[in-house]
Amino acid sequence: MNTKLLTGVGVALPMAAALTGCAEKAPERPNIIIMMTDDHTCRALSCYDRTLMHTPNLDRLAEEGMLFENCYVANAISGPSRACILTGKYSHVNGFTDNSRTFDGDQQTFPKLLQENGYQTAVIGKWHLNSEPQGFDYWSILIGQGEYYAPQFWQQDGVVVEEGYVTDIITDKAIDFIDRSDKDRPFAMLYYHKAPHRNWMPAQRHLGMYNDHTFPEPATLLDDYAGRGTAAREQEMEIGTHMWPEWDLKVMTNEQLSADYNLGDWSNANVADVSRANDHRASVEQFKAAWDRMTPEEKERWGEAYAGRIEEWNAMKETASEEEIVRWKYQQYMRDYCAVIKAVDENVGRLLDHLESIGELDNTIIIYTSDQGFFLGEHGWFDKRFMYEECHRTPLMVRYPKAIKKGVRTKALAMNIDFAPTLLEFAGVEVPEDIQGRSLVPVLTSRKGAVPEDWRKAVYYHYYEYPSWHSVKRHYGIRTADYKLIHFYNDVDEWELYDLREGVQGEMTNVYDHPDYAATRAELHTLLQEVQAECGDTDPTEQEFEWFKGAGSL
Ligand code: SGN
Ligand code: CA
Repeated sequence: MNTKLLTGVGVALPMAAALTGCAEKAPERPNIIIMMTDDHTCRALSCYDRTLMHTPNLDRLAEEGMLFENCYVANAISGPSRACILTGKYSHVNGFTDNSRTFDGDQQTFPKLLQENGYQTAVIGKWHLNSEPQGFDYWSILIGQGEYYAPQFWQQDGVVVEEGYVTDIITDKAIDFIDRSDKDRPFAMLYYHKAPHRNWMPAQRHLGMYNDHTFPEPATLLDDYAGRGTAAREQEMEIGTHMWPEWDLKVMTNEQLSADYNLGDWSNANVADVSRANDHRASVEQFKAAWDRMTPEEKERWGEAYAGRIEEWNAMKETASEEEIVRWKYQQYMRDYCAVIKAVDENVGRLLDHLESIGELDNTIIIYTSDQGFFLGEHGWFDKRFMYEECHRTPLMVRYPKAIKKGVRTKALAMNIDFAPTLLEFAGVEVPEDIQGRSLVPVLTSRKGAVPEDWRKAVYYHYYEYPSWHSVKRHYGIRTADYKLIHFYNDVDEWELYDLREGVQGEMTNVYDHPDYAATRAELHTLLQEVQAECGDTDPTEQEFEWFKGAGSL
C-alpha cells in the first residue's frame, strides 16, 4: 500500500496528506528510523571514502538507497544540530543556538506531529537538549554526553545503569522498542548514538584492532594556517597542542588509573599555563571516571590493549619533535576513532537484519546521518564547529526501496533541517508552513538524484558557541555548489571566500580579496543577504546579546 501511496510522488502525496487522521489507513504508512551518530564524518564511511576504513553495513544503506554527497548542517555542534533536526528550523528560530541552551520542548517538532497522526514515537540514545523529551511514547536517553561503558539512561521510569557497551545497548533498546510496538500502527524512532564522540573508547571486542595499522595522513596535517584568518589560527583544537595524551589517547596504565596520578608541579606557571594544567587535570579525572565504569575483566583487557601504546609514548614524549608528536598522536586518534565506528557499523547491521527478519525493512524509511562531520587531522585538527567542509558536511544516506531507487548518488544541496519536512511528507502528514527546511522527496524520488530546477542555490550556516571549548569564533555564511563565503564576527570582523571547484585551492587559500574573485564575491554577498532575509537571520549583533543573556555552562 505504501507503493501505491508513493508511486509518482508529488501527485500521490497530497492525497496522503488528506488521509491523515484516518485511523484505518495508518498501518499503510512507512515506519521511520533516523540513525544518527555523533561526530561521524564522511571520510570514515567507505561509501563516501575508501581510504580509512570499511563500513559494510552502513554502505548497504547507500547501495540500497540514495547517498547525498552534499548534505550540510545548519550549525555544526551537537545540541543545536539535534534541535534543527527536530524542528526543521534554524538555530535562531528554534532557540537552541549553542550547547549551553535548554531546548524549549513545548515548540513544534516533527516527532510530535507524527505522534499526533498515529505514529508510535521513541528516542533512544544521545539527546543532549537538556530538557525532558516531549512527543515520544518511549524515551531512554543518555545523560548529557553519556558514557561508553555501563552508561546511565534517563527514561520515563527514572535513571538506570545498563551493563555493557553503549552502542550495543542503544541497539538492544531500539530492537526492543520495535518488537514491543503495536503492529497496527507505524513507528518513528530516533536511534541516536553517542559514538564516535570524544574520547573514542572502543568496545572490548574492538580493542587494539587497528594497533598494527598505519592510517594515511591528510595532506594538511601539519597546516600552518597561512592564507587564512585569525579564526583558523586561534582555535584550540589542534591534535598537537589540545589533544590530551591521557584522556584522548589513553596513555595511562591500569595502575595509574586506579591511583592518584601526578601531573607535575605548576606552582611557578603563568595564568594561561595554570588554566591549561587545570583542564589537563580535569581530563585525567574524567578518564579515570570513564575507565572505572568497566568491570575488572574489561579493565584487564583494556590494559593489555593499550600497553604497547603507553610504552611508545613514554619512550618518545620527552625527546620527540613537535612534528613527530603530531604524527604519532594522529595515528592513535585514528585507531580509536575507527574502532569505535566498527561497533556502530556492526550494530546498524544488526538492526537492519532484525527489521528484515520481521518483514519491516522495506516498509521503513531509514535515514543515516551524524550531528555534524569532524576533523580527522585535516588542518591538524580534531573536533568540529567550523564552516569548513570536514565538519560542515555530514553523511546522509536514505533507504526506502518503495520510493527511492538503489545506489543513486545526488549532488543536491541538502540540509539537516530538511529531514523533518521530508519525513512528514513521506508519512502523509501536512508540513506546517513555518518549517524552514525543504522536503527532499523530489530529489529522493527522482530517477538519478537529479537536482530539481528550483532547488536551493546555497545552504546557510551560523555557529554561535564562542567563547567556549575549542575557541572557534562565531561565524555565519553560505555554501553554494562552487564557493563558500564566511563572516567571522564578535571579537573579529573577517571575511573568507573559498573556491571549492575541483583542482582549485579549496579551503587553504582565502581568495576574498583576490581581484579575480571580485565579481564572484559581490554575487555571493547578494546571495547571502537574500538567504538571510529568507530565513530571518539578519542581525548577529542582536543574537550575540541574547547569547550573553542565556550563556551558562556547556
Ligand atoms: C565535550 C568535548 C569537546 C566537544 C564538546 C561538544 N570535550 O565538551 O571536545 O567539542 O563536548 O561536543 S570532552 O573532554 O568532554 O570530551 S558535542 O558533539 O556534544 O557538541
Ligand atoms: Ca557532535
